[in-house]
Amino acid sequence: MGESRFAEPFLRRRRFTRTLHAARNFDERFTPGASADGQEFFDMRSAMDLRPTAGKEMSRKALIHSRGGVPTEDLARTSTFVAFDEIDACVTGLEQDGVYVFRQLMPSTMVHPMLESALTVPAAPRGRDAVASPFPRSSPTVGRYDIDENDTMASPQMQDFCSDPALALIAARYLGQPVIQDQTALWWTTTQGAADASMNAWLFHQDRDRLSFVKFFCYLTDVGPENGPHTMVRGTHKRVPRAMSRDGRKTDEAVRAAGLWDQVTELTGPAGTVLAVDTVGLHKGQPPISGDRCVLQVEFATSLFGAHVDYPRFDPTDLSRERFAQEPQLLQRWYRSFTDE
Ligand SMILES: O=C(O)CCC(=O)C(=O)O
Repeated sequence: MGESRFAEPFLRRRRFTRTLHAARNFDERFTPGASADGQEFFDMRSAMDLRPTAGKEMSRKALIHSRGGVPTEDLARTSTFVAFDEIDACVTGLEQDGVYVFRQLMPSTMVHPMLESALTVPAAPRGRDAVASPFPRSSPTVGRYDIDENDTMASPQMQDFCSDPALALIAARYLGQPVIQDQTALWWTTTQGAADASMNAWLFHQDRDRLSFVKFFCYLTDVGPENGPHTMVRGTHKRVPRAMSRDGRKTDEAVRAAGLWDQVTELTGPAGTVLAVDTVGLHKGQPPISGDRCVLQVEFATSLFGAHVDYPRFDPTDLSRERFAQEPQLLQRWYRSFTDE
């Protein structure tokens, strides 16, 4: 026991160096379809136990010839969702607190068709080996239903949000490197499934998706305190007490005991609310007490190194075609939707 207490920090530092080399090799040799292997994934996550900023440090040191993109300001001005004058405020909010709530709501003309799509496409009940079918809104049986990326992208408005150049510019400025849109997610949470709190991400945790990344969430339903708001601990994207630095789920009691409760922030807002969150900090969803909650999320990362990469296949809109042509690096995961491959 005593031995491992001293050995672990040493091992994590070794994994930090190993991850640096692995990430550099990965980016130099990258071909579409590549993913980090299991050992690299383990090393990266373990090294990120050192401190919340370890992944960003590794990214800056390793990724010398970036494979990502940075949209121009002119492109960012074409955003459907983000007012150009909120870009700097968002970057500052992320830097200071690890969170920013956009003042501008997504227009209801966008939210309504997105919600309609989230109600129509197949949704998989988490933890059940069942065929995905449209979200059973009046009689859910589990706490979380996840929608596949191909089905998410069936919505033209979701394609627009997930390729938004202003969001990508914020990500690149905040992370200090070019970025790649590396992941999207769309899910419902319900009043069912309190026993599955860990599986439904209803306990505090720190994401270690890749070395350096940031997420944008959009609420597609009204989210009040009763509807399971996204909840994060301000400032923990930069610093966490040693007792909280290890990977894994943490209870509210543990967060209280670490003296962090004053920093806990519930993010409520009407449908159309857009949030930027550095989920390297402690965060969780909450189980809805009434109603349900639908969230769309897009993530930008500095590299595809670190974890499995999906390459969605969907029917691109004219806007998506234009954006793919303008930012092929940033949207490189989309290539299968533009070729016969
Ligand atoms: O549902 C939420 O608000 C948080 C979800 C989350 O943290 C996760 O899926 O890892």
